[in-house]
Amino acid sequence: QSDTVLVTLADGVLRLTLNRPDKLNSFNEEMHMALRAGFQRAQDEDAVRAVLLTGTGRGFCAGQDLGDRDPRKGGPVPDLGQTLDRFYNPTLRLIRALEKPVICAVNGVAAGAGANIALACDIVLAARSAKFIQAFSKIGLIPDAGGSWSLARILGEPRAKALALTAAPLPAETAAAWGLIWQAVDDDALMTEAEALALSLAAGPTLGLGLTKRLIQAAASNSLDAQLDMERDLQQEAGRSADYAEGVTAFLEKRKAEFKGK
Ligand code: T3D
Repeated sequence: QSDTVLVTLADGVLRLTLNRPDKLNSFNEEMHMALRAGFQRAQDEDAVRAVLLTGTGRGFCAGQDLGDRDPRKGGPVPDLGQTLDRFYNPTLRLIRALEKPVICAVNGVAAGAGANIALACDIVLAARSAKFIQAFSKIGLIPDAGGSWSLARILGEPRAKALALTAAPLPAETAAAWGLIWQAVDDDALMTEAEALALSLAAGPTLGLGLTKRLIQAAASNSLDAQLDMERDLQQEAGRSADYAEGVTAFLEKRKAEFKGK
């Protein structure tokens, strides 16, 4: 097990904490593999019913560790298409495909691929002091880790282009006002709020929450007709779950539902 990502599982919440604080939690290959293993575990284990992703120290994640890309060290020019395929994209795909809620607590600056991994999560809370930076254009690269997709979809072209072309830091409050993240919260309240949210989702009807995630993600590329059909099919599935029976029973008995996640 690598200490580049701290991993704990308690009360249904798998906490994944990026842990290279001296480098603002930027990605080296070891951290990539550790983070991917964390999300893979979330997919494989029934005991995991929500994921909480955050970082240690004053930053969330500064994207690629540029020390590992130093042209002055000589050697062949790295094939960045290949590094995206091997290291970033599998994790992005895992996060989006995981049918369990992924909460991201952005504790400080989120730059480059670090910003875009946060934006791939389902519910993003950010400390008021945090900033999102599409740092790529400062070093001659293009937005990756799904950023060109999520920025354009969520914000539309004008704001997506301005952020990507200028690399202007976007404060957490503006990100929330623009609908890019769920909420900006006071720095000292961030982890308490993110933990409470993760715990409450982990105690929820996991199967139904997973289907909800799938449905909402499909909406942008579906016609209304296709989406209505999908709602029909997934509601049929949700309606057969033990948690649905428990939810209705608990409502009628005027008590709190005890969901099992199935
Ligand atoms: O390569 C591929 O596989 C393709 C994929 C690319 C994906 C990408 O993410 S490309 C974009 C890479 N990231 C960046 O370009 C961001 C670089 N960092 C910054 O611009 C700034 O550090 C921040 C704006 C994020 C924060 O600024 P500030 O002033 O708060 O902190 P700082 O002093 O710049 O950084 C603190 C330390 O972290 C510093 O180390 P030191 O001087 O104390 O020893 C700095 O060098 C280090 N650090 C920050 N970001 C990175 C980093 N070290 C390596 N790689 C980094 N990305």
